[in-house]
Amino acid sequence: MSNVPGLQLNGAKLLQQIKTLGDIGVDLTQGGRTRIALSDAEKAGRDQVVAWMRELELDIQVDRIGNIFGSLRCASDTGHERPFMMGSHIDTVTNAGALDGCYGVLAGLAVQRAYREAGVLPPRTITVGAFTNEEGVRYQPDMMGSLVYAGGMSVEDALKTVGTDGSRLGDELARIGYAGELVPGAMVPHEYLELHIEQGPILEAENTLIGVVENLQGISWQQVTVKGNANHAGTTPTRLRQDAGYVACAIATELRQLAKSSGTTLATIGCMTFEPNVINVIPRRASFTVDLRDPDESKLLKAEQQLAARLAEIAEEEGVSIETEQLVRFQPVTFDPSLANAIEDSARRFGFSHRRMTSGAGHDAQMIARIAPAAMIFVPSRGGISHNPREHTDDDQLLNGAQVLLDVVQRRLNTPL
Ligand code: HGY
Ligand code: MN
Ligand code: MN
Repeated sequence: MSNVPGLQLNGAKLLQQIKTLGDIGVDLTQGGRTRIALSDAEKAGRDQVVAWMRELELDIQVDRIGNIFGSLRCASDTGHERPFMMGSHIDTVTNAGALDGCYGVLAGLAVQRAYREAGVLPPRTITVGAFTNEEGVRYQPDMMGSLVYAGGMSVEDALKTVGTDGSRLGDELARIGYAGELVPGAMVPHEYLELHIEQGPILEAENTLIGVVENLQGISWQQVTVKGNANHAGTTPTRLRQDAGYVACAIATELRQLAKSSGTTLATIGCMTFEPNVINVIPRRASFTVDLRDPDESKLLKAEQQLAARLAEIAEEEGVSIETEQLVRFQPVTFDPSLANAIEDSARRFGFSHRRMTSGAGHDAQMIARIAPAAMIFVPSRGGISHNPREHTDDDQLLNGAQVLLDVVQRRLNTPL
C-alpha cells in the first residue's frame, strides 16, 4: 500500500524546528542546552512547542502533571476518540544535546503537518504528546509525566515531589503556567509510537539506519548516604578512620567489577558529594547515586542484592553507617510485536538497513506501554554520544526516521480497527 497521495514529510521544517528548539536554554560556557524540567528555560521550550501546535491548528490540552498534547482530530472525532499517539519529551539533562526527546516530539508534529499540508484529515485522530520530566534530573523518578499518565504514580504524589533544589514540583508547574486541567490518562491512546535517537553506539557501529526497538532494560536508581567521622587528615592513623569518602569510592570501584562480571548489567555513579569536603579533613559524610540497568529482571535484582550485601559488609569493616533510598525502580519492558513488525516492514520498504534492538535508555514509551501497545524507532547517534553537547545525528538519518514514522502511522491509521 503506497503512501496517501500527496502526503509528504516537510523535512526542512522538521530540521529547522529541531535547531530552533535546540537554541532554547543554550549554555554558552559549558556548551549544549540545559532545560531542566519546570525551569524557565523549559517553560520557554514548552511555549515554543505549543506555538508550533497552534500553527498546525491542533486541539491543545495540558494535563494536571503538565503533559502537553496536540491532537489533529479526524472528521468524526467529537473529542473522545482513542488517538494514535506519538511523543517524547523536551526537558533535558544539564548541557544536553538538541535531539534527545525533542526529535520525537517534533517528528510527531511533522507527521501531523504532512496531513495539514496535503489538505486532508487523518482517518483517525493523531495526538502528539510532550511528557513532563522525562529526565528525572531535578525531580525523581524519571519518565514521571508518562508514568503518571499511565497510572503508575498518582498525580498528587507527583505534584508534591520535592526536587534536588528543595522546590515542590506542583509549585513550579503552576509558576511556569503548565498546571493543566486534563486528568492524566483521560485520553488512552489506541497505539503509541516514539521516534528517538539511539543514544548508544550500536547502529553507527553496524552502519545501520533504523533501530526496531523491541524492548527496554530495567532501571534501578538509589541514593546512598555513608556516615563516618570527620577527623584530622594528618594525625589519624588509617586503622582508626571512619572514612565516608573512602567507602563511597570503594563502592564505586567495586560496582565497576560487578558490572563487568555480569556482562550485561550497567552501573553508574552520576553524583557524589563529601562533607565537609575540605582537603585536610576525613569526610564525615558521603552521598552518591547508583544507577543500575539490565534487560534481564533477575540480573538487575541480583545486582541490587549484591550491592546491598556489600554495603552492609563494608559498613561493618569501616565502622560507618550506610542508608539507602530507592529513587526509581522500573522493570524491563517488552514492546508491541505487531508495531515492531510494522516498523521493520516500513524500513524494508524504504530500503533502510535496520535491526531489532533493546533500548538502553529509559523512555516515555516504556510507561505508555502499560496502557497501550507501544514501540520505538531509533536512528543512529554519532559516536554513540548523548546527554552531551556533542550529541549528533546526520540530517538525512533524522529524516529517514521521520519517514518511517509517517509511513507506519499512515498504514496503522488505514488499517481497520
Ligand atoms: O535515564 C534515562 O535513561 C532517561 O534518559 N531518562
Ligand atoms: Mn530521551
Ligand atoms: Mn535523556
